[in-house]
Amino acid sequence: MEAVLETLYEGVVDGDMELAQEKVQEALDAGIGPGRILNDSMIAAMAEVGQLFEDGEFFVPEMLIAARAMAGGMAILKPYLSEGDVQSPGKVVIGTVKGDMHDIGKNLVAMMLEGAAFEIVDLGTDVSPDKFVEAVKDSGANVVAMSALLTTTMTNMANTIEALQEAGLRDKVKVMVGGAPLTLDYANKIGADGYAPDANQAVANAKSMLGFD
Ligand code: B12
Repeated sequence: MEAVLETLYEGVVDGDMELAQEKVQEALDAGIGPGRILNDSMIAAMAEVGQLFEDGEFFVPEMLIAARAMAGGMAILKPYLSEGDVQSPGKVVIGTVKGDMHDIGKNLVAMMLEGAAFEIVDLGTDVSPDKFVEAVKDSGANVVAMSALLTTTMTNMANTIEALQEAGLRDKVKVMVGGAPLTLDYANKIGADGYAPDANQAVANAKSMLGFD
């Protein structure tokens, strides 16, 4: 891996936002593709942070500052993730489910969808089933995208699908789910229309669910 991507990786793990932002720009200036910068360096760094937490070497504050450095780097990268002038394939209501504060993956998915010309209604984190329902009603979105990073909160995806059903909206929207603990099996089990393991595939899925291939 290029030295700049290695330093960026360390910057994210150490929670050094300034260094992370500087290195993202340096990598872009060196002609390294935004997808490689994200996947090979920044997302890999967050996986390492998770491992360090699991091993008892990192605690919540370290995870938080790493997340801040990651978000800072993502802000620099965002304009480079756009596909340019294309017709909007649809409107997506996106959020992290109730009880869950993790938003890096959700933000990445939102960014990539926005880059692919989707209109985005971002509800943030800790989003209750009712809030999802309300946002679909208000915005007329045709996709609901839910993120969960905790095994204890992913059950709220099923609750949200149920709430959409009860509100008579289930056949008006496609539901896409994702997040580290999710699997295709689980997505099928709760009656979601799509699952993707990463932000790139989330875009491909959203397009194909709406008939744009
Ligand atoms: C950063 C982090 C935090 C930060 C979050 C900051 C923020 N603003 O997001 C903070 C410090 C707040 C945090 C808190 C906690 N965390 Co935490 N956290 C992480 C960590 C290290 C990284 C997550 C991350 O950002 N990854 C990088 C992104 C890019 O990846 P991603 O989220 O998976 O998203 C990708 C895909 O999943 C997918 N995707 C994501 N969403 C969606 C949505 C759709 C629709 C689609 C299609 C795809 C998709 O695309 C994304 C891009 O490729 C993970 C470790 C890990 N391995 O995941 C632990 C981890 C998720 N946390 C964990 C825990 C236990 C906690 C706490 C309970 C700790 C505590 N004791 O307080 C709290 C819970 C707080 C809460 N109520 O939410 C555990 C979860 C264990 C479990 N199985 O449930 C993990 C796995 C760490 C571990 N190894 O033990 N955490």
